[in-house]
Amino acid sequence: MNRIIQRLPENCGLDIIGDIHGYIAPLEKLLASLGYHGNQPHAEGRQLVFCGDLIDRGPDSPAVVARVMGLVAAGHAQCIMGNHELNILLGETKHGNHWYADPDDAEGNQTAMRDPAAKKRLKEFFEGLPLVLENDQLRIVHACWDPRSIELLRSEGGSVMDVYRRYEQQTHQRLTERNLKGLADQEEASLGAAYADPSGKVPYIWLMAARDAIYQDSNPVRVTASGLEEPLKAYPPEVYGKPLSEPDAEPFFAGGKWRMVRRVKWWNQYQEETPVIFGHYWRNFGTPDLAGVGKFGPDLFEGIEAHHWMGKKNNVYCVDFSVGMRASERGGGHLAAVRFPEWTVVHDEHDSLENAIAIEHDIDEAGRDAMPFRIFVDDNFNYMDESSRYCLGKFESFDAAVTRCKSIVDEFLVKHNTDQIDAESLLKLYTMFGEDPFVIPTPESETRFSAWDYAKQRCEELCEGS
Ligand SMILES: [Mn+2]
Repeated sequence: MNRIIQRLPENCGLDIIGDIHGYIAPLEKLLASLGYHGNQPHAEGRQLVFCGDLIDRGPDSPAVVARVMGLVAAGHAQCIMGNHELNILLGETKHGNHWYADPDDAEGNQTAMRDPAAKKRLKEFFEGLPLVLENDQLRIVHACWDPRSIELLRSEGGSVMDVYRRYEQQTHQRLTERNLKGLADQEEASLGAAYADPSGKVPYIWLMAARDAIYQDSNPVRVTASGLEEPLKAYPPEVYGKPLSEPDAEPFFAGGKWRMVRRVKWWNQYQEETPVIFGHYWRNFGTPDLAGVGKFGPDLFEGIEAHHWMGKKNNVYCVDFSVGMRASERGGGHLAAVRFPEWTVVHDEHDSLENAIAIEHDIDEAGRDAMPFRIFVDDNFNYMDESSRYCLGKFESFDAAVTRCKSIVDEFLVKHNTDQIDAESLLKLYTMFGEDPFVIPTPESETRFSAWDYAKQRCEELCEGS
């Protein structure tokens, strides 16, 4: 079994929560609005998915991790690894993670973790997290769905850290071949104090760009957890390099130094049909100026509305609404969840699901709903109880939706069809305990699909001659 790429459940609603960054109060508030109370199962059988970056920056990372660990252990949630969890596993002390890495030096507002047993439990939990969650309808990563990196990860049997270390080794070899790293480091040193001085200006140095882009992009763990990067300018003609995704640009200052590489808007290259939900890149609401925070450089989502989908096929969605920004003087930001298959977004300050924002993405060029047929499922056992109804998915055609409904009925009947059972008893079993899927709407030219009628017909066929 691949430990790095794991499966999402198929037949239940999902609540996919973006980067939390230690903000326990917004997390509790959001969980309550979504209908999760303590470690109780969700009343509608929904499941939680955490997109990674549970920790750092905010006031109480230990509480957030404890909450998520509890939900995962109770079987109500899955969680993937973000770059902040990866930093902890690598033993790296970074801005925002002193609560764990260097508790004596933790920022005043942060709850530190000192107990060695607690630290060990946390590390073990992080070590077991996958990098990717998927099913046939949905893909979830922390930062980037890069088809090449995902294929490399699919062929792996070890843990995320095993794979990470092996690729770091390979990357190191690549960078030291022909002394690329040595030469780039020399160039960097020659910039002197200017390299860390935002008020000055430094020239573009392609060797530094090559070093940084190769370092980031050669490791599929790194790419998936923190994104693809590319040089700011095309390589010199004599050097082989991938074509750039955007026009040449000048070095920019971010995170305390001048950058020769930029983050790739990978969603503009994503060609596949399955929607991808991710976090990591802080979504801006237009008001707070992310570039002004001095951390990330250009706003990657410029021109994209606050709650819109992105990418060529309009099927990629970033659910990180920058709650981590509350740690900066500017404040702002939200914790958010995407609800599947409803396709709505809920923020921590929405007090109920009625305030959720619809993020319809199946709109074709003429502005029509490209997936107008929905399957809803009641279960026969609770047929009086509409709250157990859920939306299974959306379909382009009525026929496709009906085919799916039939397969749900067939699955039940085949499973319960033993040699001893006759058609009448099988049908009775179905009408008591099976699922009752139906399609909305039924086009005028079609007959309404009835799961009971279909089950009756199938029971007779299945039990024929027995
Ligand atoms: Mn991140």
